[in-house]
Amino acid sequence: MADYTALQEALIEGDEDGLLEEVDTLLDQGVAPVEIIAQGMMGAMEVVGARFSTGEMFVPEVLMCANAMNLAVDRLHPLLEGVPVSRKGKVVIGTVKGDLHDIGKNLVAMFMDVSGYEVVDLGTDVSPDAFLQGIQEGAQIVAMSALLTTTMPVMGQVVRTLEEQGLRDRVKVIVGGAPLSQGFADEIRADGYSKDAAGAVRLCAELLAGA
Ligand code: B12
Repeated sequence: MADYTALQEALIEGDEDGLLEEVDTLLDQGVAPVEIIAQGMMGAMEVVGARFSTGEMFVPEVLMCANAMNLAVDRLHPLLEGVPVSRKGKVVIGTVKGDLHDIGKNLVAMFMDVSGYEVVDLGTDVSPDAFLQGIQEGAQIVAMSALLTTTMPVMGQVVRTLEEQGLRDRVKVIVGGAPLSQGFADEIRADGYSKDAAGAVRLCAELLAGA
């Protein structure tokens, strides 16, 4: 396995230049971009999460790590598999209202993009109305992310609004984010949940195949 020590140190320090340099070094060594994300950077973000929880790191430092990770992901995105010519389906994705966490959502969007889905990324702090608009514009899948327990209920609100407006059958709803579970997805009557980005792509394929 590749040595991710220097990459992880740079990410934990929020050192953007250092991180991009380490990404390039690993690429030069022939390490696959997806491995750099999954084995290298995700591991470092776990350390950041743990330090944030125990009060060893604070919001500004965590934000620096997040910005560095998003930059590195942007750097790797074009190097992932080529986009197939025919699109498999349209996905509208966003982090729900009140929630600004976007690293996980960006990874899911990127995995879907390189797997052949047309992805409309609404960003963070997305209102139920904005998700609905995306669905009206022909998305077959709505993908919602939440990292805060206080913003998770917005997902249920979106599903209920779809039901009330008679739009529920038109679209598959998938949800994810660290505090979620399959049980929560069932509770709000979402069609699917996945704990990671690769699973999110598998979920889309399964749901559209069964649609
Ligand atoms: C980075 C971070 C921040 C950054 C966010 C920067 C950014 N651009 O995203 C900053 C510093 C801004 C931040 C702010 C805050 N944060 Co914060 N943050 C984190 C941290 C450390 C890491 C999150 C992360 O990026 N993980 C890495 C990614 C890759 O993982 P992920 O998001 O889970 O995504 C994966 C899966 O969940 C899944 N997935 C994600 N989305 C989706 C969607 C679909 C459809 C599917 C299928 C799958 C899927 O796939 C992804 C890839 O595998 C977490 C700790 C943690 N353990 O999660 C706290 C954490 C989420 N934050 C927390 C808190 C409290 C806050 C603040 C309220 C702090 C404050 N006092 O201001 C604010 C809230 C701001 C807001 N309104 O959103 C708490 C939440 C607690 C709770 N019970 O709700 C956590 C858990 C930390 C803690 N232990 O206290 N935070």
